[in-house]
Amino acid sequence: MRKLPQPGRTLVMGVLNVTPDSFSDGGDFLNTEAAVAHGLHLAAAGADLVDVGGESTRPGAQRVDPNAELGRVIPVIERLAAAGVPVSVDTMSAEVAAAAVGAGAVLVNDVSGGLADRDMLATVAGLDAWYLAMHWRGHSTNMQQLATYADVVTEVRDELAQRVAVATAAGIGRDRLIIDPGLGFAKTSAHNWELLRRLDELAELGLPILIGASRKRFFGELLADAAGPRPPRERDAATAALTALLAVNGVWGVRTHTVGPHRDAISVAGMLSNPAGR
Ligand code: PMM
Repeated sequence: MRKLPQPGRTLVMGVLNVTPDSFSDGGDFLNTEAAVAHGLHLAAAGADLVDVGGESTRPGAQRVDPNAELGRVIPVIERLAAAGVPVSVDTMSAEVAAAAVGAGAVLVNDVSGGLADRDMLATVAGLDAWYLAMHWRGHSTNMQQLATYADVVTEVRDELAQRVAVATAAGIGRDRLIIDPGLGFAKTSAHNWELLRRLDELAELGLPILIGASRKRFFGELLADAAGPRPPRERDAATAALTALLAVNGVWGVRTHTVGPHRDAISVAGMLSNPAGR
């Protein structure tokens, strides 16, 4: 199986959205040259993986046609992989996943956990790549109406366990699976915080956990002032504070828009939790 980076500490996945409409960097990297340059920049700053996505999942976002998605991500993945950068593909489409792995991606990051495209799990089973299953209840157009839970942590854990069972039954071994609670996807800010407080209950599933908290709305609300919620690009310090705490707790990886501050936060966490290892 194709190798994933194993840095011996919490891994940093840098976000590269090749989209016109993502919530914090939409439109910045829509052309291939700008996207490749930013991917190389993320890698040079210390990203262990660069996550290339061509479909925005912000609340209310419209679906994108698979051909448009292919046209956005494949040239970027080819160029980054050729430059030796480990790449993941952020997609819900089996067709895009297969093409991306063909172009050199080592991980399929599926925010729908195999629910959006009925061919996804069987397709990934036949690919030489890892699979990340995120907790998801529905497309961005209506996901906020699906944020109803009696106990968010047990329900997210049980629904993820179900996705893992379906993925392994389709032929994706547990040795190439990663899970993610999907902060902000059919979750309110209160749900996100509760999931972060009780991550040990998700760890009971026995699989590596990735957290995508970077610049999300719950930080905007936490840090709001008289002018309103803190804007996305001013949420990086809060995100890095969370990264340090997640690293102390042994989280496998974080998905972030900037890289350097997160690598620094992980180094600090390493000194507190495992001084001999740094
Ligand atoms: N969040 C977004 C997109 N992809 N993938 C994973 N695995 N986990 C996430 O939390 C996640 C994701 C939305 O954020 P973006 O617009 O910054 O990419």
